[in-house]
Amino acid sequence: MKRRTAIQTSILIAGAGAPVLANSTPADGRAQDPKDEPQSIRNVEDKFSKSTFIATWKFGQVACEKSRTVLSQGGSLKDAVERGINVTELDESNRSVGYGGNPNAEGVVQLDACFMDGATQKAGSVAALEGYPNPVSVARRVMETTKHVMLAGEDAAAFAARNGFQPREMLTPGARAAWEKWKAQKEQSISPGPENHDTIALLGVDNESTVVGGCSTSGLAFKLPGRVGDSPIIGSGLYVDGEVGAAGATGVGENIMRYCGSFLIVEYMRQGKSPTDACIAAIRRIASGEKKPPSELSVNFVAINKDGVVGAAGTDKVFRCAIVDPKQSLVAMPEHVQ
Ligand code: SD4
Repeated sequence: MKRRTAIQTSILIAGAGAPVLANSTPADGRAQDPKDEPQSIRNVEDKFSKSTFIATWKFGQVACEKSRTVLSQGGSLKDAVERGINVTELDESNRSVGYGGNPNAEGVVQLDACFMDGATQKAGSVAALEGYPNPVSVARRVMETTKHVMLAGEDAAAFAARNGFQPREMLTPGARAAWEKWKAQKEQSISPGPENHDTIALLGVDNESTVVGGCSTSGLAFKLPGRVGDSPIIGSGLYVDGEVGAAGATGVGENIMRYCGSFLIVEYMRQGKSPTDACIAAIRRIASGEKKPPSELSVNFVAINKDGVVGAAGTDKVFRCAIVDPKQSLVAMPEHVQ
């Protein structure tokens, strides 16, 4: 039996009424065949159980699988979301999140992240954090141990140190080489193309319909020192509403944060739109505000409602999302808005 047929069969026999998802993998962690084109989000958006995680990009799949493992082993949804994102933050090969992330124009890695809990509507965030590889964990600590939402710059690093986070040299040889190459170029433009961004936004819903989300990035490569994007801004790179659901973003922060992109999506869901339709509506709203075609914006979103229905849409052709529930793990093709 060909592998893909075997996968489909394994899902078919999972029980009457079980969703039939080509390209999906069972929960045993087998990887999706890279030759398979991902399914359209439209085909899968309502085919997951309540206990579901969705994340930006293909690499979000291993992060979501980690989240699933943490939850299935009795961890809280907050632990699951945080530790899923930690996987991406510690993946040195990812040039736009955590350790291994590209530095700013002066060769310094400055990280942005936030965390939000729909059960309490509490949030935590760090911006331009230097010297710590897991900014989402620092953001969660801000949420849980302070009366504030956001800490920035060297005081965010001092907070991390006081809270026992281990500092680390953050500029890896690969990122340094990329920065040196960029510096040697005549025109040092910070091209905000899809190749320069890979932020993880990871959203989760559990069986009790609790909603939690986090977002983590090193931001646009070679950015102006001190530049903060959408990712640590509650409502822009991430928003969670315990009554509705959550949304998260990846793309050019400047185009997302001026429209409170993630908050907008959650509000569209509150008004009755499906998560995918809400993502599309937000992109169209940004495009109309900018008076530009979506193809010039580089804004991409994932969303989930509290029943575990997922959605995603973006302006970058290369944008993908990953979705994982107790039985399935797959990469899907978001709606492409042109
Ligand atoms: C930023 N939105 O700092 C982030 C970058 C990003 O995928 O999403 N990369 O603007």
